[in-house]
Amino acid sequence: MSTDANNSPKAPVDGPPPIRINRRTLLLGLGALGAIGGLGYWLTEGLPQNQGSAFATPLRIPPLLASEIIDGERVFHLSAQAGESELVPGVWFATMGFNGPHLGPTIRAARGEHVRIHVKNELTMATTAHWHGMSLPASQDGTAHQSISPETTWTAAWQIGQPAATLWYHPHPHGQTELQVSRGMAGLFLIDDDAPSGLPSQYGVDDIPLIIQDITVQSGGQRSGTPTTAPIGRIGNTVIANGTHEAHFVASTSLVRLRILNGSAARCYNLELSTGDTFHLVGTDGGLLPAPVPLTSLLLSPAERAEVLVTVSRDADLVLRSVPHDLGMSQADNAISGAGDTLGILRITRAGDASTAKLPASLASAAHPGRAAAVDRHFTLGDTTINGKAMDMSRIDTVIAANSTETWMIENASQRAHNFHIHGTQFVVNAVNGQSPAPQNRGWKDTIFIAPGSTAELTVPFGSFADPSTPYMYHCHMLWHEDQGMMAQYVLTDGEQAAATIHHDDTMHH
Ligand SMILES: [Cu+2]
Repeated sequence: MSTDANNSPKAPVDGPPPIRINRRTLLLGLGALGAIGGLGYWLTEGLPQNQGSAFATPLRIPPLLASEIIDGERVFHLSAQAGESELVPGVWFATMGFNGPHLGPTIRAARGEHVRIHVKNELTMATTAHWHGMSLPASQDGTAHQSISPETTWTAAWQIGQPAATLWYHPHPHGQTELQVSRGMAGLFLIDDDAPSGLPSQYGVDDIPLIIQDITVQSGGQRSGTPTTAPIGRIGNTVIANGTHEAHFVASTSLVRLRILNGSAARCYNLELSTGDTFHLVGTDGGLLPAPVPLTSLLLSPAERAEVLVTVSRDADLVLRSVPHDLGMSQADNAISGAGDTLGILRITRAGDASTAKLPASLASAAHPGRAAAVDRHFTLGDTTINGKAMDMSRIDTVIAANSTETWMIENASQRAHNFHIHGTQFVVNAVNGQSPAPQNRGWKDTIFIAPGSTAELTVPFGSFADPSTPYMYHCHMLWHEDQGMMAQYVLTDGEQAAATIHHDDTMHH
């Protein structure tokens, strides 16, 4: 089988040449390099990456998590587990997941529903379950303030109060988030609403979840340690989609909706189709856009989501891949952070009897708030700090009136690429460096990439859940930075109410 991943007219002229290499050769090659250079993350550079392969393994689809209605609530059960997974044929990894050894099932609930989720910790270390992008009380948000000790269960319950969106869940334990997420603890959380979308919506058929992560293949199949000298954190040399290496999806329709999550700890993906064809962005972190936006490339930093429609014509054979991009750092830092890599992610072909579907002309998008005249708060990003401080779980950094809307200016004053995530809400990006943001940042967002020397101005409507003693987080979602303390806390209060002593909920005390 052949793909056109290696001969697209858009391939960079200075990129690595196509290499045909079988698995045995690859591993032997890695072993030889390892023997010369020791175990170093530099091994990820200059090696064949998903090239010249068949992309023949069927894309795994995370199962939908079963639920039952009890006393008017939709009740789910999750269990954090560790195990081993064959993420690359013949190569086993120590992994973590929910309800299995790697990744987690897809949770699905409708706007207006009351959900209750029991999370059991079967790991040997503390974990949490954070509902990324969700509007909910801070006490249910699953940060380190709601730590789940081994062999205990934590329960979160809230009413879904936001529009249809592709959210996700992942652990948020103090200082251990990179380890747990990069080992596979991540799942999608899909919100449905009543608005007719006209979009492909058959889960696993034409509505496809796609969790993209990078892993490191070395001789013997072990992952490398965290590369602390890399500016943005751990960068793997191999990419997987839903835990599938060199994945293949056979479309049974002419229009496929991909719900893409960058589930990596640090690696950014500049997505394009190997054919150079246009695809259509229909949704961002927090919901749908007013209308499909044609794009030929899309940069996703860790934790960001994009819903895209890919047209799969008869006889199509294309590869969704990540191509070189500029993270705004020095050439050396960009390279060591993976920005020069070309990585195949998912091959898509079409079944002969595929049905045809049409691109919707418009979508049901939630209206944006107006832009205020003045900035309410400034945040300066350092190497691993926010406003010069490292995270202190006992310090409340920001007190905000519930139901208020604020304008935040985020400035990356460091030499490192960062992004910025605010818990408990979705925001609108008014401007990046004073200019209208890129199309991919014009919808509702909860995480925004901010290059060195850049600013992002955000309009942030805060929630109604006043609780002066339980903080939400805002932080860099490059997880090594987060674990280093690039995180701060805000509380929502009623009017003039002052922040109270922080309430720390730990299942150990129950
Ligand atoms: Cu960062």
